[in-house]
Parts: sequence; structure tokens; C-alpha cells
Amino acid sequence: MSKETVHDRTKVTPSVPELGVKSSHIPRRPKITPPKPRKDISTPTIALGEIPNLQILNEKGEISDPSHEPKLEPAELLRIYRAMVLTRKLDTRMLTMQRQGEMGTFAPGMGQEATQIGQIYPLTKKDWFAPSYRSFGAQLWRGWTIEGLMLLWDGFSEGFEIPDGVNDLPFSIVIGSHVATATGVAMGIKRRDDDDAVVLTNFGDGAFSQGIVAESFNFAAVDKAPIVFVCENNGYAISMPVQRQTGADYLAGRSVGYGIPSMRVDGNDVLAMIVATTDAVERARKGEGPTLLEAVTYRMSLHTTADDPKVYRNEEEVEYWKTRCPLARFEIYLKNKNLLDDAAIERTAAECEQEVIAGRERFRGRATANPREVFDSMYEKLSPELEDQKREYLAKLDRKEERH
Ligand SMILES: Cc1ncc(C[n+]2csc(CCOP(=O)(O)OP(=O)(O)O)c2C)c(N)n1
Ligand SMILES: [Mg+2]
Repeated sequence: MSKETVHDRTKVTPSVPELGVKSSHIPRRPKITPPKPRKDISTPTIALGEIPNLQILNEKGEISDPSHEPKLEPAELLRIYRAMVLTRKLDTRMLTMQRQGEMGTFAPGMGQEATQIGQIYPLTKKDWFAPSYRSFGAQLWRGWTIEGLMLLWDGFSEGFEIPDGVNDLPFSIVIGSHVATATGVAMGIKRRDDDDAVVLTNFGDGAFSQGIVAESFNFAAVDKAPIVFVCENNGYAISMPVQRQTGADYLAGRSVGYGIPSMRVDGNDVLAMIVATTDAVERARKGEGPTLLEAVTYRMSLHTTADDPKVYRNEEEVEYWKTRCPLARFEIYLKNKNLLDDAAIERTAAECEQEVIAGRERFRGRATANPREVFDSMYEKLSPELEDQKREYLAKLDRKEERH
């Protein structure tokens, strides 16, 4: 390229006459005129037909859809119940610990126990689970330990270590980002002949507005990847109500444009969650591709321990959802089946509480922070500025120790 042809940015851009273009050659911007309303055709909102809405156990604990009631052994029903109680107990205990200064900021899941345990129930050990951050109950079911989760939320990297034999991905605080990783795992599984595992990932109603979730849906649909998408619609993305995340009535409808089947599920009905997820997992395992489940539930507690929901939602709404409590509803069902009575409810609660307390003791035995490590895992080599900060910080600690 000769020197002359290189565009010299210091020169003023040549004016139109210099280029030999008459101003009359420059197309005029078309005047924007609104299209005339057409009487014959109006642009329709494409009808999605009926979005299936699955509820098996209503808020009174009665079977509202007998044709879909799963045939689970009594021992299995009680195992599911216990897992829901344990989830609630861990949540409540961690909140107390956080208020007493013994736990970091965390995201309680109270009210979402049926969504959690129901979605995870159909997965086998070889399947993969890619949870969001509000998934303790499901993580416990998969084999994470109580002390591990406590360590994690108290800021210890050891807490993030995935227990041996557990096929889970660590969650990401960057909302929606893990959905892409989960989709990648599912696409990878599809390319292996010896593997018929499936991936289940959950994400919130707010995360559903993230572009990466849309991209993941498209990849999964085109690839017919073995993945189940569970959108936990708990009503809010921090203070943003779901009505402001979508102009549509349902989030489940979004899958239509991708060619992904979807269903709305009563997320406070553990039986409905089990049935819907079992179906979706089977489809994925048979090579029929992804499914979206919109689990309609409610975040009874705080977004995180740094949140005060009273600022953005009213008590009546919370009271309404209390009457839809997933645990109370399942208790009535089990009582009606003569699998549970008040004494067994109390006993289960006490046992789960003990299990959490024992986990807390193990956590206390391991949660010893060494403030001198603060700079150790950031970079392989610290920059001169950070070296200065480290020196200053360690000297401060030395002085503090000398004083004591
Ligand atoms: C990419 C990104 N943007 C913003 C945030 C801040 N943030 C943390 S949680 C949250 C709301 C998420 O709501 P939702 O997906 O409904 O999940 P929920 O917390 O209700 O379980 C936001 C906006 C974030 N973590 N990541
Ligand atoms: Mg939400």
C-alpha cells in the first residue's frame, strides 16, 4: 500500500464537492410516515394456545388432579418431606447465624422448598445439576454437606469444593451465566456415545431477562441437547416484580420461539414439580431435547440478608403466599395418607434441627480465617502497588498482634 492511500486521520474529511459528488446525488432521508392502518389485517399477538399449568396438590393439601398423582412409595414420600424440612431448618439457622455475625451474606430460599426438592428428585447420580445461588435444599439432596454450604456462604473457598461423586457445577452470582455452562455440558454429553446423562439447571425470573439465557436456549434447542431449564419464578428479582420483567402473562411462553416445549408448574406443589421434571428428564434422556419448566413460587424471605423486602412489597401479599406454604400443603397430604401425624412432624423437625446444629459444629471447627492470606490467592505475582498494600496490611496486623 502506498503512503498516499493511507487515510490520514489528521486531515479534515474531504467535503462532498471534493469527492465529485453533487449534493443532489445524496439520497434524501426518507420522510418517516407511519404506515396507514390496514383494515383487513392487524398484526396479531401470536396466540400460544393454552400453556399447560400443572398442579396436583392444591393449597389445601387436597389432590386436585388425581390423574397425575405420582405413585411413590411411602418411604420415598417421607424422604422428600424430610428433605424439605431440612432445607427450611438450614435456611432458618443460617439466617440466625448471619444476624449474630457468624455467617456472610446469603440468599435464603424459604418458600421454595417444593420447587427445589421436586426438581432434583428425578435426577440420578450420573446427571448434572447447575444451580443458581438460592438452591441449598437441592444441593443437600445432591450430596453437599451442611458445613460445606455454611463455609461457602461465610466466604471460605473450601465451601465451593464439589463433594466427591457429585456431578454438580458451582453456582455463579452473575445471574444467568451458569445456564450457558450447563448448556455446554449438555451439548458435550450429546457428543459422547457412552453417556445418556441429562443436565438440569435452574435460574430466576430476573435471570431469564439476561441475554445469555436466550442464547443458551437457542443452542440447546438447535442441538436437541439433553437439558431441563427450570425457571424459578419467585415473583421478584430483588425489588423488581416479575410483572416488570415481562409484558406477557407467563414466562413459560418464551420457549415457544425457540421450539422448546414448556409447562407452568405450581412450584409450591412438590408432587407437580416431581411429575413435570420427571417427564422433562425422560424427554431429554430419550434424545428429544430441552424443556422449560416455569415453577411458580414465592420468595417468602429476603432476597439476601442485605435486603429489606418491606420497602417494596406489602404484607398482604406475603400473607397470601403463607397460605400456599409448600411444606404445610405436603404435610396435610401425608397426614391424609396416614403417613404422618403431629408427633412425627415434631420428631422430623427436631431431627432436622439436630442435623443442622451438628453441621454448624463441624463448620465452626473449620471456619478459622487467617487474615494473612488475604492477598495470597489473587494473582500469581502481585503488582508493585499490591505488594505495597500487602506490606502495609501485614505490618498493621503485626502491630495489632503485639498489642494483644
Ligand atoms: C449479571 C448480573 N446482573 C445483576 C446482578 C445483581 N443481582 C443479583 S441477584 C439479582 C436478581 C436476580 O433475580 P432472579 O433471577 O429472579 O433470582 P432470585 O434472586 O429471585 O432467586 C440481581 C439483579 C447480578 N448478580 N448479575
Ligand atoms: Mg426471582
